[in-house]
Amino acid sequence: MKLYHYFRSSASYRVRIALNLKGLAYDAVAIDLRPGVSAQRTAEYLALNPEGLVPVLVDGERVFTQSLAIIEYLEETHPQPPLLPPGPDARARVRGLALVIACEMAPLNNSGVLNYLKGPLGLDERTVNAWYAQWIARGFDALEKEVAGTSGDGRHMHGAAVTLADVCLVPQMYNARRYQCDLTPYPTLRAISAHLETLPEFARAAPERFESAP
Ligand SMILES: N[C@@H](CCC(=O)N[C@@H](CS)C(=O)NCC(=O)O)C(=O)O
Repeated sequence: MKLYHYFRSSASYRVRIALNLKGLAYDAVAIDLRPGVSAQRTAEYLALNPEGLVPVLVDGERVFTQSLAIIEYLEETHPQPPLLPPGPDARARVRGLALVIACEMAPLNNSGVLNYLKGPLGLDERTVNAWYAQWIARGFDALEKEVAGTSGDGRHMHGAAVTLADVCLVPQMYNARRYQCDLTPYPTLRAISAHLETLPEFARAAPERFESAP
């Protein structure tokens, strides 16, 4: 398998974690998203993903976009270890937690949105950081309440095993720390993320591991 990704992209980070959890080897192809490079906008890359976004997973002749769709593809083709718990109730809950991050938080704070705020809209760095912090707080406030009493062992978003919700949490926490968001109101999320980051499958997916390319 081949993963087109960017080291700091949280959507890419999710897929790197999932590939590691599934024990799947992959070739990583770096797509440099930095303004001035914008490798995601080249004709060659747009032919792969007309959205001009990372990640893209190529499995043989098949090309997959959208991190959660990619992870569900991996879940269906490589069911062990499962990233979704048994039972429709628990699966809906885990998907719900994951989607708070992937649908409500990340889309408002992804690099394309931030660059548009800074560039065409001319907002200064302080204002853009306030925008960023607003959507982190709104999402994490809700997630902290959601998982505080129900995270199972306090080391996972749901139950006592790694799920899709955990795969989404760690990259979002990384990004929030990078933008120096105040995470003190989220002790449960911090404890869960701290535990997950010690797991080798998460550690091997960390942005620092891919920073040099680019
Ligand atoms: N919903 C998509 C989001 C993908 C996304 O926003 N990728 C960002 C990096 S995290 C990107 O490629 N940005 C480049 C751009 O907007 O030009 C997914 O989960 O895969």
